[in-house]
Amino acid sequence: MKQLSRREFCSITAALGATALSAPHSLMAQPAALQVSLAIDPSTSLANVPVDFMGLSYESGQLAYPDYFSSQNTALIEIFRRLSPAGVLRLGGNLSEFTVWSESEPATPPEAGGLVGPDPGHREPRTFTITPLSIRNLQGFLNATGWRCIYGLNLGGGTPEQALAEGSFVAKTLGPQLMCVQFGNEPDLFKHRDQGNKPWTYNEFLARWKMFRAAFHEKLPEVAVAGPDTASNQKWVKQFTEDVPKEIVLVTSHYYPEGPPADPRMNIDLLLHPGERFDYSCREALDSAKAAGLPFRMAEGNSCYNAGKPGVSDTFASALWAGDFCLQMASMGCVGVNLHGGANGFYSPIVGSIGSGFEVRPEFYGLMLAQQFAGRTLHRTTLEAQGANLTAYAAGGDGAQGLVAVFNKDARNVEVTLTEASGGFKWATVERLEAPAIDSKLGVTFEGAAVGSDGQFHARAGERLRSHSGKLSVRVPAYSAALIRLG
Ligand code: BDP
Repeated sequence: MKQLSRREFCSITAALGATALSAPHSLMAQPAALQVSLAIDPSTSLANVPVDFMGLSYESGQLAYPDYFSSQNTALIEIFRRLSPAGVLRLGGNLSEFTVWSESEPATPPEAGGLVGPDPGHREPRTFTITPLSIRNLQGFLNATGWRCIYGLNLGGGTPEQALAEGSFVAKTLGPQLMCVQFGNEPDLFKHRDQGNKPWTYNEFLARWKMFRAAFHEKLPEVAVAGPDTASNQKWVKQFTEDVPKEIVLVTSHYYPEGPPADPRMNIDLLLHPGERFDYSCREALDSAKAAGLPFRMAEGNSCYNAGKPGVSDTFASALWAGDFCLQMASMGCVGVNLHGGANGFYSPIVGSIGSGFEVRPEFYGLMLAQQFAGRTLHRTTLEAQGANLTAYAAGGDGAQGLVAVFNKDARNVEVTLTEASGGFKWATVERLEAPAIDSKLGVTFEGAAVGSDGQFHARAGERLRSHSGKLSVRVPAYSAALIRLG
């Protein structure tokens, strides 16, 4: 076959539209793609994405094994840093209601490499002892990662005095790395064990919460407090933000789009179609915070409660879900998201142990994509999706390159034609979030690379595209996402 001259090559690629110049396979026949359009309006800002938007959530009980969150756990530190240089580690979860603070270290040190969580929701009584060593090590971990911490204290089973003793050591030791404390985890699910598991009322919760808050006001006035950290009862969030808006710096609640895992309706398809549960849990919580003039953070959540569902939470679907969820929340004005995990949970973004080493699950790659938007301003977009299950987000920033993410959660390939009101771009690079299939547990890549067990990641250069008359066309294959850097 005759070799193409450079000029012939250029004229063919021009005729094909904005074709990936660096990808030889793009010259081969491509399966059909649905044509969709995305218009970006850089003059309308939706929200600023804080630099510390990205977060993770772990059970407080993990602190009972002080070698986990410590400066010695270098593999985990590198993976945290891979995700964000300035994230937020939220400690809480069901097990924060079973933690006990002890000023003295135990006579027998806890087993090395112990793992805790995520809690499957049985709420069986257990005890996790947190000591000064746990907190000093946590400080070393935060220092090494550059992350800050939201620290959960035991409201259901503890006393204000115990919370104060623990909180004062935490505040003194973590210093500016302590973002805020919370009292209680999911109080809307608390039960009175001594009264046949009768649920707590909102007023019972508020009265107890106020006792803890008053104790901190008096003795630790400099410590910021967030709440109510509820599971799903939006009436509690609304009421709480109306009752104590001046007592908190941040409104928090949780979100699990699926659960329980045994329900066969909890599947990949549902995860890819956020419906009423999203509107109820996320929009309403954000609205309550906005009405009170306070920021909102989704302090805990993941794909499916009760510790996740195999075949859903640990597949590539969770990556598309997580990246899309973070950016949707950010565009609605949410200041951060902390997906829950730890140990070897099905939904945990990072799994493993000090002994066996750590690895990232598919979901981690979705978070990596969303993290690219940290510190930027999200702009209004108009997506003509032609009925496909697609979402798109666009951002700019001070002199920064424009950035667009397209999530194709559809079984069809699409070709997105991007336009900008000012008629702007000349070229783009495209980086992809992809996997062999939507239910793949392995083989997920972002920017053509995988994260190693030591956090190493060697991104490949993106595909380079040229625009035509100010328009760019980008192929986004079925069940994948594209991150487009505009020039
Ligand atoms: C939340 C809890 C957390 C659990 C999670 C789950 O706060 O501790 O691990 O749900 O059920 O309710 O997966």
